[in-house]
Amino acid sequence: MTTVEEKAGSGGGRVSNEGLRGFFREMLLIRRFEEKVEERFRAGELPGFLHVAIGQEAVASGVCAALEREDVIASTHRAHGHSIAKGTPIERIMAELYGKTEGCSHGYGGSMHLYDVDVGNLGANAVVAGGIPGIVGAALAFQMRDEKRVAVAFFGDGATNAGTFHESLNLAQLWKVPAIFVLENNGWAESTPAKQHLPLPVDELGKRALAYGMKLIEADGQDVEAVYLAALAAREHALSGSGPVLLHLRTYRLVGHYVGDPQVYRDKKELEEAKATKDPIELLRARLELSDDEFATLDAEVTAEVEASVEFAKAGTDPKPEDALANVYAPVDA
Ligand SMILES: Cc1ncc(C[n+]2csc(CCOP(=O)(O)OP(=O)(O)O)c2C)c(N)n1
Ligand SMILES: [Mg+2]
Repeated sequence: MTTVEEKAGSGGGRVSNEGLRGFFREMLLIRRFEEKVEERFRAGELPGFLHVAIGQEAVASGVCAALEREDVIASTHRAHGHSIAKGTPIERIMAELYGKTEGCSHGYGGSMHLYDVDVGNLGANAVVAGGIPGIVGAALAFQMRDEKRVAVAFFGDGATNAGTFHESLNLAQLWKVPAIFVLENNGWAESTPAKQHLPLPVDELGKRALAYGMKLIEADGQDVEAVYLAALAAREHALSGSGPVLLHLRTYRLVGHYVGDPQVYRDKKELEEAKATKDPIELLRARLELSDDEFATLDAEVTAEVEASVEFAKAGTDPKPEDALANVYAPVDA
């Protein structure tokens, strides 16, 4: 979890060089983690289904750095980065992907059901837009208990077409709860481009906030500093009692929808161009003017952390088959 020593106020200062380096390290950790997970998945070691968020790291890192530990998030099917940035140790996430009891969801969840309530992660959701209503509920609870906490929902452009998105934003604004709705707009819903699922230009999707009279804050989702400052401003607004915020971050998915996606629907030239010009890690590396040696040192550090997480996960405990129905509250023999 990146902590930025001096948290700037809304519309306030920029992040120090040290702070940006912290962001760089965390984004690189997320990238190397997801690359390793993809490799182990392709090797057949991980059960389930896998989505990575390569290209979207600045959203996870920038937003979560603006939050306090007691703030809560709900994530999506693309949850590794959000979970790492909110503070779950990577070995507990890796163990979850290996289905081990040491995993953050005790091996019951896998990639699309990463939970860690201790650090405020109320869970990933395989159901598109599934996390949004619960975040309104969490924010309502904070409001009723007079607690200075915010509840944050991550979701994609595709999710803004779901009924629960609209119902949630409507009620959240009506009740003025301290929620932040983070629209992680990568312009795709699986293989469907935004122009085939949105009635307005992809870059204007933030306008959906206007339908609810909700505060809209927008930032370049590839620039972690811009994301962080925008998220700080969103948090401040949400806590002011003026109501929730739609935080619209335009980002790029530099890989397929799922691991193994042949991406036959995607213009190869456009994708290559995005990889060359939109990678948030490369953009920050250039801005920080990191030397090759400095980069190699950092890279070796995070790669070793990721390797250690795989060792931890492989040495973990398999759940007992007889515990399959533990924590199931519905009657099973009715
Ligand atoms: C309710 C529901 N409908 C459909 C799906 C299948 N599905 C999984 S991901 C996805 C696309 C979601 O697009 P978006 O919200 O933009 O997120 P992204 O994948 O781009 O991160 C769909 C349709 C699902 N999981 N849940
Ligand atoms: Mg999308």
